[in-house]
Amino acid sequence: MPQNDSSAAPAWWQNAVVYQIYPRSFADSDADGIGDLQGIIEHLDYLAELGVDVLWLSPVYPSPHADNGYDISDYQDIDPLFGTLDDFDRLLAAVHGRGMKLVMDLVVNHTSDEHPWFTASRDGGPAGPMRDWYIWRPPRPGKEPGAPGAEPNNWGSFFSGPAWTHDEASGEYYLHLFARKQPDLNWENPEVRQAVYAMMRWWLERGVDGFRMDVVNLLSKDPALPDGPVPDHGSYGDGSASYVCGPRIHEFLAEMHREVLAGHPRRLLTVGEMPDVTIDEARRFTDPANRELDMVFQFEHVSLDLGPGGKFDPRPLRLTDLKVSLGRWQEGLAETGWNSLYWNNHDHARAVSRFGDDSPEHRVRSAALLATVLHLHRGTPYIYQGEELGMANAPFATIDDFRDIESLNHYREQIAAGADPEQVLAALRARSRDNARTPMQWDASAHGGFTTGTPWIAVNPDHRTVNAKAQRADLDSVFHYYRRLISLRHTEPALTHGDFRMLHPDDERIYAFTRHHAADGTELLVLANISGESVQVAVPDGWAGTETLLANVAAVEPLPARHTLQPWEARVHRRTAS
Ligand code: TEU
Repeated sequence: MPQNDSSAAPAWWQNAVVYQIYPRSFADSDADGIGDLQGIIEHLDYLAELGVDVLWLSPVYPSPHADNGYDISDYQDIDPLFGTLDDFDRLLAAVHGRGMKLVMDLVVNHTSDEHPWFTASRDGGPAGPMRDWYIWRPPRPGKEPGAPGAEPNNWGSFFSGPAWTHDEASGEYYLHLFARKQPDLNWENPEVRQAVYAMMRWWLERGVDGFRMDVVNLLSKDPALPDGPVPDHGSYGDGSASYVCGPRIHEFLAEMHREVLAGHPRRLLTVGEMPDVTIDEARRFTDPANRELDMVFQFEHVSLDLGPGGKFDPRPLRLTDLKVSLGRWQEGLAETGWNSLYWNNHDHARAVSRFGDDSPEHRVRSAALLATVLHLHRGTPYIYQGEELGMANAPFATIDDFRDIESLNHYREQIAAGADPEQVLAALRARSRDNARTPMQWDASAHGGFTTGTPWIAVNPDHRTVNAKAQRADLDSVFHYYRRLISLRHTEPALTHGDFRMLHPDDERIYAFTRHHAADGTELLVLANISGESVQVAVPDGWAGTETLLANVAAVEPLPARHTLQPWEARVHRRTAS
């Protein structure tokens, strides 16, 4: 049977755990202060020890790095900052040699404005042969090109300001949903689509095992480009923006599947990053019968603690909202489709600081709790580098400590509008993407063992206590807890296949649920206390005295009928129908 076409048998990635590497911040082998492919190669044994199955590499392609590589100027090479194609082949072989797989980041909603496709499109003018590879429009009728409000429509960029930039030479505007250095490709043009598919096939021939597809639900725009709700800067709206899951999106992804993935001899992994995707759409994208994608990254659960101002308007999270949201997603993809599970990636503040408690007293336990809750859900769990160490947000002092274009644009825009710099900084400290991008903390030495040069962004000073070397030597560490969780996913079919049922939905502090695997009669119970106080919980019928599979507290006694969970305690129990 051709691979990637089966809708029946479980796919290998259903009991896999994926680890995301942000190469720039992972390990620097040549002392230029920026991580590289050789650095990754040198730490593959660490990843094998952790036990993950798949590595997802954030972009390593040539790029001007306006958005740290999410602005690609050549899809079929490696940026010299990171190494060469030979280094890449060595990395891939070394990953495969350890029984792991490698998934590439595919960023094809936009290119860099320095990609030859874009320079040809721009420099050829309105009648040029490449013009239609990007989305060019004249100014609004009656407006002078470049005048305020002359943009072709009212869309805002995710990174502040309008989603259009004026090209003086032609008087037209090009669309960029992200930075002005990230012009959107025109997916209406079949030549664009074929060029992307050819590039994907080239990477598959090189041996990669799949793709993580950047903002892939934004590819299809209504060619009329109608005005819509201006997206709040960096926030996730209600999905009504007309470029979210636009008119031809399913057609495009089905075509990509047919042209690139369907005939491939290996079973690959595809995951689509999808801001504002709804459950119904996610089910359609991941229904194996539709042959589009294996799974999606949805954004609902990472949007619940944002105020109306979006990303940099942090609000306390209500646990009941989180349970409603994650519970709905479990239910919505229970029969058809597949979930991805994540708290963290390179675009978010650190999970232990955002959802847990990064104080010295609770950091280890709350990091392990978050891992337990996430990894026991149904879906494929993703670990973002350093999450397995409980790495926390960084103590950024001034705006000069930040590097991210989204944070810097936001700061500039707010200050220009008269905001109080201290307040803007406080929001950036809580939510900037740079929190996720401080270098990996390998040991207690200078710069955390990340580089012997000067790191491109400062290493978190807590690396003296929070680092991989110390945690590998400590069986009670977050690292070893992750190892146990990952191995549980490999050995316990109920984690992969069991039905999900939320318990105590109205409790403000307890996150509890069961996973029931009818095929082998196994049931798992998760009890977690998302608070810094002890909380007594009513143990559901039939669970008293059951076997403890895993817990983040030392004393693992048989479960009593009423159990007092310690602050940030999480435990997993198991029973089998006799
Ligand atoms: O992110 C998509 C996305 O929705 C982000 O813009 C998100 O809104 C932002 O990071 C919130 O802080 C993807 C990549 O993961 C991100 O790193 C890129 O900057 C972006 O696409 C553009 O390629």
